[in-house]
Amino acid sequence: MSTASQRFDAAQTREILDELDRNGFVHIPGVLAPEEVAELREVVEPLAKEHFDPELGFTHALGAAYLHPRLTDLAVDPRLMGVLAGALTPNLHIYHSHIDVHPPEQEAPNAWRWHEDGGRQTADLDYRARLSAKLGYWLSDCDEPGMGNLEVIPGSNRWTEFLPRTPGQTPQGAIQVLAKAGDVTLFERRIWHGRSTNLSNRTRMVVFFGYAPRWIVQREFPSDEQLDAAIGDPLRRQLIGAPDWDSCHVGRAELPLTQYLAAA
Ligand SMILES: O=C(O)CCC(=O)C(=O)O
Repeated sequence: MSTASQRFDAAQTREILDELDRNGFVHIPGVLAPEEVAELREVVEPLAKEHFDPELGFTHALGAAYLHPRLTDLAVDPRLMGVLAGALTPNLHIYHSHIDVHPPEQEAPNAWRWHEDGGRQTADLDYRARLSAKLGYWLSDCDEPGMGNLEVIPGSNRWTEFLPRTPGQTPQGAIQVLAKAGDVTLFERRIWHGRSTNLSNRTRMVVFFGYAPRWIVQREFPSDEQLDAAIGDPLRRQLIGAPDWDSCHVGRAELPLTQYLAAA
């Protein structure tokens, strides 16, 4: 499957965006072909070993988009760019990314992994705004509860209150997302989410790419070599955060992502 062949048309994009508005997340099956999953696993497995944290017992490797050229390609993959532009703005860049690889682990009775994304953003603003969204690319099956699934509270993106902290208890309305390798879960910053404990006998593997308007500073950056290598590819330059266009005063029509979506 070529990366350009599986773009979502206008009606599908609208449907995904409506669901995102309603629920704060959308699970999209079968975005990656099995051969792409296999190829990505070959890239991610050694990175997961290299970045494994023995104290935590798992890998949470930041800056995934810049850890390997194949991951940069995935972060700028055009398939879901129309959806991201609709969810955020075409004036977007990759602002944060991570590889998460969780081997089987012990029951964690007092775990509390629930959070909204963006750290201080809600507190600093005094209210909740979408501000960013992530794509989680599943590279292993996680198709039963308790396998290290992404957990979400559907609709919590529209809450005005914080989720009360109740370690050891599953918040009301929480669900575990069931995913097959090759699926993508799109979720926005405000949804309350976390991760289930991986009580299965299989390692779960996901790569998350976070996107935000270009006026929100990136949390990880490409190297100068990676920026130089993208010369001649304005869309990639925009997405990896090259300072080629003013972040606040740029006209939408000047942006490579706007131009790409108009031409596609
Ligand atoms: O690893 C997971 O499933 C949860 C990821 C997460 O919490 C995040 O990306 O903010």
